[in-house]
This record gives sequence, C-alpha cells and structure tokens, in this order.
Amino acid sequence: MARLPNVLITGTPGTGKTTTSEQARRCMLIQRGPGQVASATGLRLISVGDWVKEKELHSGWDAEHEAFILDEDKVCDAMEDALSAGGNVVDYHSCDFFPERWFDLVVVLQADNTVLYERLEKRGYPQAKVQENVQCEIMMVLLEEARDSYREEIVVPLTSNTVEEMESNVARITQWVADYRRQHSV
Ligand code: DAT
Repeated sequence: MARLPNVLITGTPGTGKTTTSEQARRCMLIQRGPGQVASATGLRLISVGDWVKEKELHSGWDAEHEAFILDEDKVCDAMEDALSAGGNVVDYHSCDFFPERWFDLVVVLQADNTVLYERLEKRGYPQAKVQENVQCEIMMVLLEEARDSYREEIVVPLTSNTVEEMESNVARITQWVADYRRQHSV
C-alpha cells in the first residue's frame, strides 16, 4: 500500500537541519489544508537527537565528544513503526545505520566552513568540537555517507548558508513532497 513519503534531513551539526525540518513540516501541514488531521496520517517530525535523550536510546555519555553514545539498534527499533507508516521528516547528523527502505528523499544540508564555525561557536561548543565538525564538513563526510547508504537519485545536497537559501530549501522539500503525493495518490 502506498504511504506518505519519509524525508531524511541530514548534515553536519549546525548546517540547519532542525530549523529546516521544522519549517518544512509546517509548510507541509499548511499545504495539506484544513480538515485533515495531521497526527492521524503522520507528517511527523522526528528529531533523532531528542529521541535518543528522551527515550534513552543510548549506552551512556561520551565525555570526550560531549554526546550520548548512540545505541543504533534501539534507535531503529523505536523508529520502525512510525517510519513504516510513512509521513515523517527525520533530522539527524548521521544516516548510515537507518534501513535504506525507510527514506524516499535524503537531503544533505551543507554550509561554508566560516559560516559553520560561527554557528557552532555561538552554540557554545568547545573549540575541539567546533574544529572536528568543521573538518567533517570540509571533507563532506555526510554527503559521502548518504551517497554510500542510499540510491544516488534520492540524495540531494542543498546549501544552507543564508536565510534565503533555507527558505528556498524548505520550498524545494515541500514541493517534492507535494509531487510525490500526487504521483502516488497519497
Ligand atoms: P542543526 O540542526 O543542523 O544542528 P540548526 O537548525 O540548529 O542546525 O541551526 C544552527 C543555527 O544556525 C541556528 O541558530 C539557526 C542557524 N541557521 C541554520 N540554517 C541557517 C541558514 N540557512 N541561514 C541562516 N541561519 C541558519
């Protein structure tokens, strides 16, 4: 049975995943119009980082990287029902451990290193963590990870340096979902 699409929004921390996915979901809800109950058919936002914390889908705290140690099996188990049902916008800074079948579109957000540096410093990350993430962005680690994990034609890199670019990215994602829904009658 056809289902609503699942969209993964990935990228190095600070590239704009949270902001973009929240806005994209809001636009999709508006697009669906009144009279439809969003929660009944999904269009749910899953911030994997928040789920890891709230649902304790980890195996402890990594003090060096100041992050929870992800338990990938627990994360996938927790997400399975929602993702199988479809209609999710998922936000996470890694993407190689999700089942490939879950996603219909994988957006990789990218930012220039100076822009990213400032965003991460503003966030209060320690210098080593800022450097590590900027290096990760320069090496395009997330884009490569996405291309290694999903079909080439569903992986879309988008630049997210400015508010205008973010708005254009949100519009593109929203339009993509609308086209998918028309094509699949969902
Ligand atoms: P992420 O979820 O990838 O870590 P975020 O959505 O929290 O990133 O964004 C980090 C900060 O940068 C936040 O203050 C919003 C800002 N930001 C993100 N994308 C932007 C863009 N395209 N233009 C301007 N500011 C942006």
